[in-house]
Amino acid sequence: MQKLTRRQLLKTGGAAFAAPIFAQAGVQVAHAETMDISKLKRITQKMVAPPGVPKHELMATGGPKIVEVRLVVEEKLVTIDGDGTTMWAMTFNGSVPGPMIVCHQDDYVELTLVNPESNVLEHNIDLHASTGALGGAELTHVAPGEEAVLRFKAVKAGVFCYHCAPGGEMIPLHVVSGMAGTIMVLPRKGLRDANGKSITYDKVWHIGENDYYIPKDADGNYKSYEDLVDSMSDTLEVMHGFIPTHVVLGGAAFAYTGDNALKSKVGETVLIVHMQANNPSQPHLIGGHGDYVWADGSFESPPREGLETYWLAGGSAGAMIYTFRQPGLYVYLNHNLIKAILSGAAAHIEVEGKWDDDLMTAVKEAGPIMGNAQNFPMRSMAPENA
Ligand SMILES: [Cu+2]
Repeated sequence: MQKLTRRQLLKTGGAAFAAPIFAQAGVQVAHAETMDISKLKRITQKMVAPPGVPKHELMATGGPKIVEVRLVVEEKLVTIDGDGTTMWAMTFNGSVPGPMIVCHQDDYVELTLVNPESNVLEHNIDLHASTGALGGAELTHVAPGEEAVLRFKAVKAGVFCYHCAPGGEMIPLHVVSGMAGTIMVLPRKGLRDANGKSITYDKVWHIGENDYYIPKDADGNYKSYEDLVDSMSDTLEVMHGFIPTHVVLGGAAFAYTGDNALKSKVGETVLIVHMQANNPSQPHLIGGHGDYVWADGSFESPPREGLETYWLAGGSAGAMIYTFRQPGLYVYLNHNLIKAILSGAAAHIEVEGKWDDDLMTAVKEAGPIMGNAQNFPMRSMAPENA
């Protein structure tokens, strides 16, 4: 594979390797008349690190607003598993995934993207909830020491991923290095089922799933690097093999377990938003269900009801709602069990409350097999007329 020199990476952001479809098209664009939004109410969204989400109204009060959002790019070394494996992450606001943006349909999101001088690479943002200019990517290229402000109207209701997309090989590299997050655009009247009945929730968990491609040395040990640029050529080489070394929820293997386990209680209704910017996933709640599931992320269509696992396309977010019925430990995971258990794409949920014997009872605890252990299972399996 052709190695990118440090100079090429810094000068061009990898544009020397850019696929032509991401080159500036030079299309002439005339501007249509826009409505006067100067009188709209402005609110500044207080960004929250995942799995938390910003405070928001389930149903919008008043007319459309301008929601001001600030994302600061931070390139930093992070630990991604229990063995101490490190990766030079590229992040929005320092977290993987990036923080959730929340607004209502027809609100305007005014996003300030800041790339501090302390970073070395150019970045931008493509928001799948927006319309035009490659999702805003064309209008938000910021070199270290620059910021750009993008305003877009949230015309579609749903959960959508956003990600960095600076050009060429830098697009997948920045995404698999952590630069992706979720924007949730709620219908102004809130979520509804197929009969138009209101669906509410008590809280939201923002789960980001990431696939990582960490280079190994000749002995098969994960390599560590002095800085981000040093790690890039080797990382791209692993990416060309398509096989991730890590698939994780919350930025690191088993990030939401132990002291960081998600917490709920019987009777509480939780909206779980799952985002994967680069690969498909199969979100599943072990011990529960999706009472309501928006698998493709669109809130413009009614949710499916009573699902076990749903299929999430790479490059999207999906959402499910569940009201916990039983206390105890639940596991929320990608039901590709190899990714979940061997790699770390699994989270724990600890639920408090009273056990419901009607829903589940241990009729007999594990103990010696009663009756004729040999005949009992074999009889039913023998051919009738053997
Ligand atoms: Cu970037």
